[in-house]
Amino acid sequence: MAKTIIVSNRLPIRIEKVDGKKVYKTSEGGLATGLGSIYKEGNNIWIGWPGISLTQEEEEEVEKELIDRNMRPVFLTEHDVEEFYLGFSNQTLWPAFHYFIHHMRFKDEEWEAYYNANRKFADAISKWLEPDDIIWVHDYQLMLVPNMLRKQFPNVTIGFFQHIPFPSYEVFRMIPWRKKLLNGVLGADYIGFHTYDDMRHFLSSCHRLAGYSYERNQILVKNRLVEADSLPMGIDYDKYLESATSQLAKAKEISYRDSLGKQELILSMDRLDYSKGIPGRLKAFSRFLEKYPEYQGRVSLFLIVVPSRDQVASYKALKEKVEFLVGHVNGKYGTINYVPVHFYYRSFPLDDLSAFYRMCKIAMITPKRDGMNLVCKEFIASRENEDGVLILSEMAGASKELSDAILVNPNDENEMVEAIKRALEMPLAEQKRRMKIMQGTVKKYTIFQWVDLFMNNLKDLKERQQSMATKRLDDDLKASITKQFKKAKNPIIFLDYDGTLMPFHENPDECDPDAELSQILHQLAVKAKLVVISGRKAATLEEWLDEFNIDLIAEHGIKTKRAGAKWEVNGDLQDDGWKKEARDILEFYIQRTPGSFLEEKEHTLVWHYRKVEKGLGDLRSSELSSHLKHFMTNKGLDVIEGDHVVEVKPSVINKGKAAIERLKGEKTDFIMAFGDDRTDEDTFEALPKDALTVKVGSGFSYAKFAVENNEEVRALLQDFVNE
Ligand code: GDG
Repeated sequence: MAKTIIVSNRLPIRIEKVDGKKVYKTSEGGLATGLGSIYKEGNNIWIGWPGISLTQEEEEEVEKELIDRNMRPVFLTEHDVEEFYLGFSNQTLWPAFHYFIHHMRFKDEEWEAYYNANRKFADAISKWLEPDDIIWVHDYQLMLVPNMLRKQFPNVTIGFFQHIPFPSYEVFRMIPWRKKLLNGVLGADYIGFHTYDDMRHFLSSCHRLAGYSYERNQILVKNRLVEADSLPMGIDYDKYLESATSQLAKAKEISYRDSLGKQELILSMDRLDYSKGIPGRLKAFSRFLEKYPEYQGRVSLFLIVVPSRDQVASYKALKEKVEFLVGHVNGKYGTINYVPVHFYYRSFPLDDLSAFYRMCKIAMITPKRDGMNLVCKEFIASRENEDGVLILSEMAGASKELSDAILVNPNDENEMVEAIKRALEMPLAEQKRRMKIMQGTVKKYTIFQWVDLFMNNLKDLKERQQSMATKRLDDDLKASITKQFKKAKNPIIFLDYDGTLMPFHENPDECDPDAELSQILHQLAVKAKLVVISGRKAATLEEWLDEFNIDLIAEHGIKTKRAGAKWEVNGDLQDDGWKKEARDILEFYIQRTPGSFLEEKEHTLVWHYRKVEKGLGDLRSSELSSHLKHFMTNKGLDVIEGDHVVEVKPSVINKGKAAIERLKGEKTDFIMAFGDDRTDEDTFEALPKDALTVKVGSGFSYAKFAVENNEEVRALLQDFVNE
């Protein structure tokens, strides 16, 4: 039976040595909990590093011992850990992805170690992989694994989820191995990020650095449809609520409260990391006590820092900085009865965390950058009485879902100072109103729902890939389709124009039908309803094709003209106010790109670059597309990259919608459509299932069949009219 293989750098278990003996410690992390519902089932497995370097004999033992727990270990040497994990992963990728560019370092030997370690993971997966298995790879340590597997197993199903942010192209492009990293991830079919912005940044890097164009969130990678998506991760809500309402957590809260005194507590809990903004939080708290001295003696910061990566120099320095700042605040504002900052550099069991979530009315979570941040969600789930206030950095992925927190810019100390005051003084009713909304959100989007959604989307994408595998139209099929056409009483045929009926021409204005095409159209129009459906201007289509007495759909579906009737606009088009801004952008590119020019249609704008020096045109067109995609977000527009053109059009209408509109009320017994480019895919996708759809050219398509070129299209149409 097909299985699911979860892959992450660390297994959900870690081995430690106590008195020379191996001890297995299970991870209680969010991911392990969420994926527990998968990897513990049937023959599914989790592949990862068990967190320790062992002798060969011990490795063999561990391998056997983990089998029953549905885990398969990947063993890393101390050198791997040093160079791959602490080196490239945590001193190149981590700082780059969190916008700490001054901490980034680029070492060839660490890149090599990263490559080799990824290879070890890929090899381990291949060892256990069987046909139809699904692989789900996690996080930035394993970005090369998807493509390593893709090369070996071209049809395998692979998902990838990035748990940390994906930076803007401007930062990502600084990494010397950027293209290899992107291609590595693009080996996956479905790629998840916590936020829409991470996804957008990834797509833009794929476009600008690796040359892949994308439509919405889809990229065609060597004819394989790849989809990026925004899928915020949640927590096991009930687990945190149950733990926080347990007798043990309540008892601990009471005993801690007794020792701490009566101060209001602000919780701060993070792993030791410069991305978490711990010094900034301490400074803001210190400023708060200075600016509002009436709060001295009344409020304490409960600061938990969980040890992490402290062999790395920048982390060591951070620890010293935090210790210095804690000492400074306590020295300045502390009294015999008052400790301003309670500082713990250690981790705690869950019962303790739950007691902390209970006893601190305010949680102050102000990372400089965070992929998601689960601590704030756990705090929300633990607030049994629906009171409490969350101060949250707008740089954490979670801020996109939790707009009822007090959102702050972690670089704005004044704003953080005021946020502390606001939180302390927030009326109970207001606290409850906000907390209830946030609890509703966190309860709805749990880790289990996230896992289900990811797996379903991955499977769905694989099905769509399969349905896009087109079949060459051979002679037998052509004969059978011709027979069907001849039998049909009311056939309708949708025909794209350029590239489908006509070959591409140096000069796009000289593409009126030649004698052969004219003859075919004249004869065919008698036997079938013909609809030419093109991106061209209405006036051009009318000038070239009106004589055939056929239907015309222009500007990618925006306007339709029934044979003998007048032009009509399809869809509910908003005003064309967007055109001015878009035109300014296009003009900017025209100035910088000799030979390019603007074509203005009634409802779309087109930038042409077929006369531009080769290379420069491609470069500028990809820059322009990214630029347009960025500026057109939320404006209801599509950017289409066609043959030497970049076009902006309203997204409310496309060829597919126009074709369906044309079919309304039509009692037809034969529907066929021909097209060659991206915009024709909308037609193929939209038409009824029994329609015969034909893609002209190679590549994946929603069409059922494929032919090589426009000559083959004409030959088939000629067969239709031959007696
Ligand atoms: C990545 C991304 C993203 C913390 N201290 C203790 C403890 N914890 C638990 C928390 C929470 C988890 O660790 C930390 O979760 P985060 O979300 O903050 O961050 P990471 O897991 O480090 O990292 C992050 C996440 O992946 C998920 O995609 O949100 O942005 O960086 O569950 O409760 N648990 C215990 N004792 C502690 O002292 N038991």
